[in-house]
Amino acid sequence: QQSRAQSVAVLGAPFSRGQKRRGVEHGPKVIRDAGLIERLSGLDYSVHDFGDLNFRHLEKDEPYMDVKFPRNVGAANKMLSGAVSRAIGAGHTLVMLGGDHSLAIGSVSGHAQQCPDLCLIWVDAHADVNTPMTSPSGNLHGQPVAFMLKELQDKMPDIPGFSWTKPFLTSRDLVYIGLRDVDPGEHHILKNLGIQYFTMRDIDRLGIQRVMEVTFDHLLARKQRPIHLSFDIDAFDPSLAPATGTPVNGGLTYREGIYITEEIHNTGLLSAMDLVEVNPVLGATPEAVEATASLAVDVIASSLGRTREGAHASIDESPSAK
Ligand code: NNH
Ligand code: MN
Ligand code: MN
Ligand code: MN
Repeated sequence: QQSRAQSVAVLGAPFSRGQKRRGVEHGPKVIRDAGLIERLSGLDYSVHDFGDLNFRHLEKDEPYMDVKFPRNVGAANKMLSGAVSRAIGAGHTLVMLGGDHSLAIGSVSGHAQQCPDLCLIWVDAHADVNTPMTSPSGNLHGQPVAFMLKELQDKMPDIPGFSWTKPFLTSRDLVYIGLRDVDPGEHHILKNLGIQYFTMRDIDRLGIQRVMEVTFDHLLARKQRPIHLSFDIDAFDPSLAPATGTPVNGGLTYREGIYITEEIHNTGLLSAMDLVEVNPVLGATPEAVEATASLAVDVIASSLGRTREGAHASIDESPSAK
């Protein structure tokens, strides 16, 4: 139970073209404003804030089939993939702040360039494994996992903007936690490929402790390997994370969410994480936005070793009375 790296890189990805609602591009700013960097400095890391990527907007970007903004999403992810690969290559544990969840294409693929044997834990109300053929919305934030899976290679058309990336993950390398809004085409893929997933119903039945045990058995029993955590804030119950684009009732409690991240930290194998879909424009009040952003900070800090039990790394001896 030791940390993999003692240095954390924070990278903002202010991008929203993977879905239709404006505002999620301000996620990095509100998560930083909620005190992220200060909270991470309190842990035993050196924190490098790489700032935000500067995505160029491509004016001409007609839908491909039903897929919206393919070239913008493709170009942004290509840029993100390179930045993530460089940060991991330089020895940092990477924290990517979204932005919408289409950004996981770049984040996970950049991570996989440096760590080809990585495994992926996807915490989300949604499975995000639609292909352009199964997607009910045409939004690419509902499709990132389909770009990653080798088993779906022949189900994926050549989408403009994505010629730079190839599938790099097998269905055994992936576990979902928190699902409760899965489209028919996605359910077919989950079952057909035998993907390990835990719905909210599974969490009700097994408890979050058992869910994490089986998750690590599934991913790490054969060998220890780097973990990529892709955390969609909509995994939480909307009462805790209201400022997000597609809230779904019956989500994770605060304690379930933090238990997940504490356990992931305790493996000592977390190598990169995404925190996505915080949308300040969709909060009904400033308080709702602050609560969502502050929850995002708690998730990140906990993933990086903030514990509820406390710690005393800087104390050798209790201060004496005289
Ligand atoms: N499954 C739906 C779709 O493909 C919704 C996806 N929305 C998300 N995913 N927020 O995490 O469009
Ligand atoms: Mn630790
Ligand atoms: Mn998602
Ligand atoms: Mn989601």
